[in-house]
Amino acid sequence: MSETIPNRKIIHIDMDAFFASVEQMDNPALRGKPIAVGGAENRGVVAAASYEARKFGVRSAISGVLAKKNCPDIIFVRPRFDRYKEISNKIQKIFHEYTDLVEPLSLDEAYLDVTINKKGNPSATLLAQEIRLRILNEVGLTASAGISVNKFVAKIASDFNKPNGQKTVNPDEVIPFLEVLPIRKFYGVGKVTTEKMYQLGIFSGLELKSKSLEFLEKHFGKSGNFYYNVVRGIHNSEVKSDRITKSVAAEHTFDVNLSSEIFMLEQLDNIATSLEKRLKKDHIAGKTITLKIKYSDFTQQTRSKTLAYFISDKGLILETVKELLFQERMKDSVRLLGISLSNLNTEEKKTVVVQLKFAF
Ligand code: DCP
Ligand code: CA
Ligand code: CA
Repeated sequence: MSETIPNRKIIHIDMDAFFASVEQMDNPALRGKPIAVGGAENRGVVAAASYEARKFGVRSAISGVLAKKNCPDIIFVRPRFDRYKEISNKIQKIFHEYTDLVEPLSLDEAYLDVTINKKGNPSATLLAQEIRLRILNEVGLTASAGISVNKFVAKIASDFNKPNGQKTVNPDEVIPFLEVLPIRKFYGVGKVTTEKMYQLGIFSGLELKSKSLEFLEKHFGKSGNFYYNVVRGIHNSEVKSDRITKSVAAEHTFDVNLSSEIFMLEQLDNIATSLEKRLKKDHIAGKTITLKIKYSDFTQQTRSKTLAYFISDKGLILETVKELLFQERMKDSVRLLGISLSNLNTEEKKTVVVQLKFAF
C-alpha cells in the first residue's frame, strides 16, 4: 500500500435527540416524557423522538400515526426551527474556540480538526470531553462525540456511546475497529447498499476487506473505491471549514491626531502588543504584515510587506512595521494606525499536520 494515512485528530460531535432535547429543556413539563417533535399533523412524520419515546419504538422518519400506535402516551410537539438554529449557532461558537477547521453537517453535528488547536492541547479525547462539558454548561444539552484519525471513523464512533458519551478510536485501533464493524454501520452505506452487500456475502468490515478493488468497482461503481479505502483506514477528506481566518488585525484611533513619527512608533508598539497576544492565543503566524494609516482628512493608506517565513513575535512584527512607517513620508497628521497579519499558517494546514506525535 503506497498511500499513507495522514496523522490527523478529528472529533465528530452530534447532539443527543436534538429537537426533542431542546423542547424538553425549554418546557420542563416535557422532561422525562415520551415526546415526538413533528408528526402531529395529518400524515405528518416524526422529526425527532426523546429517548423516553424511543424505548417504545418511536424514531425519526416514522409517521405520527405509527408513533401513536407504538406509544399511546406520546406527546406531539410542534417544531421551532428558529430556536434550533439559535442553539446551533451557540454550539458552533464553542467549536470555533477550539479550531477554525469546523465543518457542520447539519444543525446538530460537525467535524472538528483539532490536530492543531487553539488550546494547544494534544489530546483530542480530552478536548472532546471539554467541548461536551461546555455545551452542557453553556447551552444546557448533552452531546456525544467520536474521536479518531479521519472523518469517517470519527462519525461512526460518535454513535457508540450515545447518548451523552464519547468514543476514541486510536490510530492503532482503527483497522481492528473497522474489521469487526457490521457493514450496515459503515457511514455512507444505506439500506439499499447494505442489502446488496449482504447478497455478496459482506456482513462486516473484514469481509469487505477481502474483496478486490475490481470486484467492488464492478458492483458499486465509483463508490467501490471509497469502500475499498475506508475499510483500510484511508479517508483523506479534509474538514471543510465554513470560515477560515484570513487575517488578524489590531488598530487604534487616537484622541488627538499624531504628526510625529516618534509618537506613532510608541502607539504601534502598543498595537503590536495586542496583536501578538491574539496571535499567540490562537496559535497563528503569518507572512504578510500590513500597516494601515488613516489621516485626519479621512483618507486611508496601506503599506505591506511579505516575508519568506511565518512570524508572530512582536519584535519581528515591529521591525517590519517600522520599515513600512519610514518608507514614505506621512501625507498629513494621523488619526488611526493599524497592523494586520495575513498569509496565515492556518491556510496551509496540509503542510503542518504531518509527523505529529499522537496523543489521543
Ligand atoms: N431530523 C429531521 N428529520 C429526520 C432526521 C432528523 O428533521 N428524518 C432532525 C431532528 C433531529 C435532528 O435533525 O433532532 C438531528 O438528527 P439526528 O439524526 O442527529 O437525530 P437526533 O439528534 O434526534 O438523535 P440522536 O441522539 O440519535 O443523534
Ligand atoms: Ca443528533
Ligand atoms: Ca445528527
